[in-house]
Amino acid sequence: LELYRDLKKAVAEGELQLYYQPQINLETGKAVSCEALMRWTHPDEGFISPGEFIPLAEKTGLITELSRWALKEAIDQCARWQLAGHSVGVSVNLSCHCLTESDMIDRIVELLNSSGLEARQLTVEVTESLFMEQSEQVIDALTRLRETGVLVSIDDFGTGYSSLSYLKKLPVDELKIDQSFIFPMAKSKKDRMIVHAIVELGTSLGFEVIAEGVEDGATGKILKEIGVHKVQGFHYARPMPFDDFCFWIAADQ
Ligand code: G
Ligand code: G
Ligand code: MN
Ligand code: NA
Repeated sequence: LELYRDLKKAVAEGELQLYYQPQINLETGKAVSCEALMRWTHPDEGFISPGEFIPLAEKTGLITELSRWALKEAIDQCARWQLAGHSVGVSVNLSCHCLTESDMIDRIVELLNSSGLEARQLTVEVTESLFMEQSEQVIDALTRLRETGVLVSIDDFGTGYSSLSYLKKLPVDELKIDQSFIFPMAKSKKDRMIVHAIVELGTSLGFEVIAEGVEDGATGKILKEIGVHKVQGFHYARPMPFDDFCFWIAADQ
């Protein structure tokens, strides 16, 4: 309850920050995008993990305000590094609660317009499990979002539903393979085969395929051989604050 009271004030008090983790195109070896990840520095408790406060925000409805803040911050900051000459997009995590808010899409279009950021530089990440809960409403919202030019990625792909039939009707651009398949890959043939199957499936359906949680070079090499398009993970770079990220991409280009 106390955490809720504090989180409620966090946006206004300026305690939230976005960190950016590069997403690297395996063909060129350069960053093409990044994932925006929320960080909260509590005035007394210090750093609190999003693994702790995001579920609380989702349960209490605060997630809408947090997401609005994150979208504005990510779009504005991405527009800034684009203006500095870096053609690097940004992915923002959105819970389905927020996605289906009636004004969310108008809001996104407005933020894009006022920042000057091209719609296709923004990707919205939605977890696979959320698709299944409110599929009608979510599919409708994602369809409208994609009509504006914004890209859609299915986060944690492979952990949600075993049924693949919904893949053919989902309005998405990208599959993001869950970390749990990537961590053991270098040592586990089964995980390599699962990742391989996801890449075949995703590619043949016309989706971009990204792997997250790449922690070593051996795994990166295997992913490239398998045909994954993009990678994200500690092996390439950790999530970093805006200023550090701008230095990082300047050095990368
Ligand atoms: O960055 P980290 O690994 O600590 O993130 C932990 C979890 O919090 C991840 O599941 C991530 O998707 C989620 N998360 C981080 N930032 C955001 C955000 O801005 N919005 C939402 N909905 N989830 C986020
Ligand atoms: O759930 P979601 O995929 O949005 O969150 C991604 C989370 O994974 C973030 O919390 C991020 O900090 C974390 N992460 C990113 N790269 C790596 C990695 O290489 N290893 C591990 N263990 N976690 C990672
Ligand atoms: Mn994500
Ligand atoms: Na994920």
